Amino acid sequence: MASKESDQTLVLIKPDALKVSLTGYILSQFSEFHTGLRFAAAKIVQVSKMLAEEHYAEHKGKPFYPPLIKYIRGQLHYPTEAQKRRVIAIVYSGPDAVKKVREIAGPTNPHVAREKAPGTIRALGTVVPVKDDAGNVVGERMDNLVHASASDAEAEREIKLWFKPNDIMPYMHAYATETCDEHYYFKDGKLFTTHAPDSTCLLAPGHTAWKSDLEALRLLLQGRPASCSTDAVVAKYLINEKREAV
Ligand code: 3AN
Repeated sequence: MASKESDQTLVLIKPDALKVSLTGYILSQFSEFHTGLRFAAAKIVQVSKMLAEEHYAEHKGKPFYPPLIKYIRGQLHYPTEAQKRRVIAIVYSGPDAVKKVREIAGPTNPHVAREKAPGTIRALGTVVPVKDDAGNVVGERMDNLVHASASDAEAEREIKLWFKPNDIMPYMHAYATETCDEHYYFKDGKLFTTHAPDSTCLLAPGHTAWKSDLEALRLLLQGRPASCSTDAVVAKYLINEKREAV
């Protein structure tokens, strides 16, 4: 795909980076001075189980999936300090955003990053053994400080998962939006168009939503297959909505 001004990518500054105060360093590595990219959006997020599982859906079933979910939720780096569990989610915009950010982030495995791409952010990460209940090492976890979208298609999926259109300046919208003309509520894994007690209102008439989300919601309400799951649409509306149980 030809690079263009509206290319965008998602970066997550993960709990390990926050814990060791690397945020400032990471932001300066990704700065416009170094990358030519500009901020389109940023927010501090308490990562719910639903959001973590949607973000890493492609890794479901792999041995490193359970620790990966705990890691991005901050449960491993802040086991007793739930108030510190958060990530910083950022959308960067500009030509070749995905490629430029991946280059500066470096290879997934911090050991490989130190070997093959010293100077990248992930070269400062760690690889931690994962043990079973008996204490046997069954794999490894990569605490690699930052997430960076792997392709333009993944960037679109991830940006729409972490950000609502009105989290992003309208000038910086890279994906189609649509004005909602119905109420959508969510409770216990189900969608409703009329209010149910204790449900969360996701969208109301007049709200701006990602067009693809509204298309998916309409199909999902009819029990028909859609381009994404209910959770993939709902997770972002629940961001920072309620304090989750530890
Ligand atoms: P990247 O983050 O470089 O795009 P992905 O999307 O393949 O890499 O993996 C997402 C995350 O899952 C990585 N950041 C890493 O923490 C973890 N991960 C990926 N592959 C492995 C693996 N083979 N063993 C342990 N953890 C892994």
